[in-house]
Amino acid sequence: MEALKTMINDMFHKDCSSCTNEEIYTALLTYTKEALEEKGYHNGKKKIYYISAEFLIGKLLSNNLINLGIYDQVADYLKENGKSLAEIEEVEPEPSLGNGGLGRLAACFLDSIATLGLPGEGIGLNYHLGLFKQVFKDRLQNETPNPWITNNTWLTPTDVTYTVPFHGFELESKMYDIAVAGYQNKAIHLHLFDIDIADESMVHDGIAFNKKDVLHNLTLFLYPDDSDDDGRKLRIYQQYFMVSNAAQLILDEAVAKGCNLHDLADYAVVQINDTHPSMIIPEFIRLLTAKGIDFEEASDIVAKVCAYTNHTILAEALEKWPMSYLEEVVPHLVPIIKQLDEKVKRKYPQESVAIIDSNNLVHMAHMDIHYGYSINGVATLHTEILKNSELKQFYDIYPEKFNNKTNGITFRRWLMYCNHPLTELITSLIGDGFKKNAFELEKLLAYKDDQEVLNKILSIKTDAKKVCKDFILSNTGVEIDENSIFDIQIKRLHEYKRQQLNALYIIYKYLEIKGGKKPEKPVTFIFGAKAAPAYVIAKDIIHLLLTLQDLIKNDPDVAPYMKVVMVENYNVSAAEKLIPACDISEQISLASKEASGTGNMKFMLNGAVTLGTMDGANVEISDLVGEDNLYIFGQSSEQVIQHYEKADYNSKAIYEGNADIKKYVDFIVSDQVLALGHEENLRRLHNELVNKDWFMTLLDLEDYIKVKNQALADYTDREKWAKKMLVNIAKAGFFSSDRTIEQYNEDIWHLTK
Ligand code: BZD
Repeated sequence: MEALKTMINDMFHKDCSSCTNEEIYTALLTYTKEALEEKGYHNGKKKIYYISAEFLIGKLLSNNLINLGIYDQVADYLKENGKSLAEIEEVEPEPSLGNGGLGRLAACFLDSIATLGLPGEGIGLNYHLGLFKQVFKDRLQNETPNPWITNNTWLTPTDVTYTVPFHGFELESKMYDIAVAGYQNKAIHLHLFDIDIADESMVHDGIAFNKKDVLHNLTLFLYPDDSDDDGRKLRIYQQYFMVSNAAQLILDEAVAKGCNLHDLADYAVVQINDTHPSMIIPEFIRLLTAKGIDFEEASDIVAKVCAYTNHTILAEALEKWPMSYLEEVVPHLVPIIKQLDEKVKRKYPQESVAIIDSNNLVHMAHMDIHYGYSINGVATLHTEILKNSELKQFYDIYPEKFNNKTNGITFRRWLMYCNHPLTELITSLIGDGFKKNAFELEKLLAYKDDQEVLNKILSIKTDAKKVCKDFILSNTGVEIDENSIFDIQIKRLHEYKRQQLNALYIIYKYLEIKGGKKPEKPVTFIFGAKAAPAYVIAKDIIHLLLTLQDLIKNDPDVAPYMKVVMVENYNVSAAEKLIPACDISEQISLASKEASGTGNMKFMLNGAVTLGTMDGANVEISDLVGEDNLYIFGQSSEQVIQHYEKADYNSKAIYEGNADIKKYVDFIVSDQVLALGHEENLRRLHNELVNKDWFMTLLDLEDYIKVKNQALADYTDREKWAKKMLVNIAKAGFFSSDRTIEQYNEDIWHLTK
């Protein structure tokens, strides 16, 4: 630690013990950046370029220290000087470059690519004001900008700049880099493109701004509101800016290594993360043809370079851009897209696989599938649904392109960093081989009947709940009981994820307690979720949760037995506090709708027991841990798909035919709730559940109540519960993103280490 000591002295002319946390953070940032540079970056002839609109990377200091292998030394050195690394971490702003699972997956993948020693880079955009910062006011979600770039940032400006052409103007880019350290290995780069002239001052009244002023607003926000034409066009501007920079960079790097462009596939593989980067296909073709390669060959080259990952089966989330928008924003891509479409139509005239449909909509995923060589889903069930229903028309044509890559998470962040005590216990029992080979966690099964180990697992959980309690108190002002059961649902707010189902359980429980039936053990229902600013019903669900939170808090008959708390501005840092503390992990999406989920994996790894539907990766969790070690309820994906096909789901019939369900749903618009909440929001939500309920909440409600009650009852047998925890931890190894990335490399990328 001599070097750090000297650095602190040189920078601030005093020793560590007299520095502020801000000063120490600044020194640590420089120190760590230098250490990363010294280690160097993975390189190789062929590289993976992971292109993504989001990278939800979280705070970086501690993770970098862990991956550099100096976390303990730094923590000890600071302690000797009367400082706490945990407090210094508080100084670091969390980058706001992501939204949900797709962005967090991209971040985990960068960690694993670096850890496995694969040559690779992430490519995205540098959003100055992030997604948005969520603020609760009057029990409603408000959005404000989330400026996260300070003078002390992990971003390193580079000299790399490109010209990106749009209709009528050009934009000069500037590339910033963030180093992503591999665990006990070299680093890779995350490249974030930006413009110099972004103008944050144009934002007013929350997150409103002039959407037409692309010259100045291009890199202000991730996912700008797309509820109007200008918002949708702005997304196209952003996407094209991202992929044009990416394509130029990739070609430059390849050529510098000796590529003659015809052999581009020997130098580069591009993973298209959902459809946001899909325009890289016509952009590559544009650049290659400009260099003299004919169109046919250019499209063949690109088809050997690009691979596409699908993260959703929600039809509305598959991007389809009106041709008129593309003509307005990127007219130079239009003839290329038309030619690609004609080529497809000559061979496959059916409308269902067209790139440009009869309404002149451009289907980005269709372009990816025709002109990429691999398409993968993100969990076994998800990939099967893609093959057998959502994308069946493509599977029939290109069966060989389809493959599954079940998602994973980096254990460095989601165990070693966020849960030191559990990591230490595991290490003391089975050594530290699991840090490099997560499957070794299975060795823990030998301790399944070891009372002492089970007690330690329980006490680690209680300690994590105390830490979480402090976090929740500072985040929300609500004091929770660490001896209650922590039931946690944290994820984006979406009707298919069914936070509303959980809310209806809470209502059921509230009424039961009011009726005199007290639970054996108090329960704390914890939520964290941002709703897309224009997603009205999602915001209504947040309003219901916040209203229930206060209703219950203020009711002395009920408050001792249950509590609801919604964390404000849920993000990676919050997840790191909540996940280790969780007892029951809520994974309750409508079967067939959650592509995979990755929170489910993080919870399991930290000893929470899943309460979920047979959806996404829950199915694989269930196969791994067995039915004694998780709680499954609800309709199967086959049943749900049947309901959609037959269009026979009728929520009104369930509501009218079941007095209990009617009672819970009507409670949303009862006098007590209306006395606290807003009538418009609550009535709209009530109406949605009764008359539409597209994600079949009412269909699964009875079973959910029954199975959740069983889980809560089982919790009271502490020994039995601790065994379930241990089995979950032991079986989590499969969900390491190192395994996922090995599979991507083996089946899709074919890189040499
Ligand atoms: O991707 C998520 C899925 O919902 C999860 O099931 C899955 O685990 C993860 C990772 O594969 N998808 C997203 O997060 N998608 C988006 O956030 C998104 C945002 C804008 C437009 C379309 C999708």
